[in-house]
Amino acid sequence: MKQEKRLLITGFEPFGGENINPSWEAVAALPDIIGDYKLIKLQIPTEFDHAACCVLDKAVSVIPDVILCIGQAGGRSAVTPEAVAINLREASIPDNAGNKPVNVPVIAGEREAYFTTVPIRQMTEAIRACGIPGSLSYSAGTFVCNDVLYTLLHHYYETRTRIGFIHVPFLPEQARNNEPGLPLEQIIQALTAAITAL
Ligand code: PCA
Repeated sequence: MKQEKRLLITGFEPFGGENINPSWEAVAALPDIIGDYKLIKLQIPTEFDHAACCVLDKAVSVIPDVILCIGQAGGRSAVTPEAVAINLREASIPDNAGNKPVNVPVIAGEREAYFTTVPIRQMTEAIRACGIPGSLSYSAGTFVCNDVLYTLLHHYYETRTRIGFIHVPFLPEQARNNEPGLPLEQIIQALTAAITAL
């Protein structure tokens, strides 16, 4: 029998005055098994440092083959696998613990950036093949999502555990002032397709 692989998949708590975060709504709605992967789901706080610690703590017991974090990127119109994380915290709004770091490293003294270690081009293609807007992103920003991604890529550097991140648009009910929104069903479908391409 084929060995089942483990995917630790996370979504964030709402932040920045929103009362919903599509990343967690979509993760919570995913099936428990997709392709070869058993999904272990975790909601994480939108807080610098603390969010990454929650993922690393959970990973100790899960021993995942892949960790895939999902985050909200209001203003984006496509589902966007991330290519890179940078060693910079620079917040324009406070996180959910009131932290608003400016121009400080995620991990002092460490390298400037890491590339993600999942097949982002295949994942993007799989999303587009469903007829859902998908594109590669070359910046995960400098807020909590980038913080988590950089920390995980640093922690698992040159190990067998692969690390990825996907930013998703606002839900239609969050989108104001002509901002783009994507229905939850389509976000769920896009994530399922991306996981199938892992
Ligand atoms: N998006 C934020 C943090 C939490 C989330 O869902 C970000 O892009 O950094």
